[in-house]
Amino acid sequence: MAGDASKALGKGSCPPGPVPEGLIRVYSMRFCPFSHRTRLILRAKGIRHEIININLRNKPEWYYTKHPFGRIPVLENSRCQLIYESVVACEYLDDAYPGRKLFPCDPYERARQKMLLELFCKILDYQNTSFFGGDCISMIDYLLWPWFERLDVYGIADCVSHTPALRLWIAAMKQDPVVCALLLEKSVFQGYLSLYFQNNPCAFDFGLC
Ligand SMILES: N[C@@H](CCC(=O)N[C@@H](CS)C(=O)NCC(=O)O)C(=O)O
Repeated sequence: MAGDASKALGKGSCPPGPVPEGLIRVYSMRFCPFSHRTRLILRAKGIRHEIININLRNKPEWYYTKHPFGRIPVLENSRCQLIYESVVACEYLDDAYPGRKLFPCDPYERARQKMLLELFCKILDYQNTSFFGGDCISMIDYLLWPWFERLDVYGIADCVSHTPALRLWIAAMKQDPVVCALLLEKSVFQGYLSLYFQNNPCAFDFGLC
C-alpha cells in the first residue's frame, strides 16, 4: 500500500488503478498543509487509507481527471467518487466513517467550529478552553494545526510569543499522538523548501531514500 513516504508521481507516470473496497485514497504531497489536514483526520479516525503523492511541479497528465486544476488534497473512494477542498474532505471523512466524531453532532456547535475556523487564531484568547472546540481535541484543532507546525520551519515561531493561550494550545497539540505521528523533521522541511524555491522537481521527495 502506498504510504506517506512514497515518491511523488509526475508526468509520464501510470495512473493508479481503482481504489480497493475498504480503502480510501488520498492524493497528497508530504509538505502541503492542506493535505496534512486530511492525513491528520484519516489517522485520528483510524481510517484505512493509501497515500499517493503528487509532484506539483511536474504533475501527471492523468491527475487532472482527479481535480480540475490539479490541486491536492483529493480523496478517492472505491466508488470512484472524488472529494476535494480540504475542509470538505475532512468533513466527508468525519461523516462517512464510524468511530470518534471530530465535528460536534450538534448543528450549532458544528457551525460554531466553522465560524471559529474563519476567524482563526484571534479567538483562543477569548475562550477559556484548552482547545479551539472545547476541553478536548476536535476537528477545528486538526484543521488549524498544519500552519502552526510550520511556524518554526518558516522562522516565525516568535509570532505566538505574545499569546499565552496559543502557546499552551501548541504545547497541548504536540502531546497528541495523531499530531506526533505526522510530525515532520524541521531539517527535512527546510530541505524541501530550499529545493522548492529553486523550482527543483525533486523537492517533493526530499528526505526519502
Ligand atoms: N483550498 C484548497 C487549497 C489546496 C491547495 O492550495 N493545495 C496546493 C498545495 S499546498 C496545491 O495543490 N497547489 C498546486 C496548484 O495549485 O497547482 C484546500 O483547502 O484544499
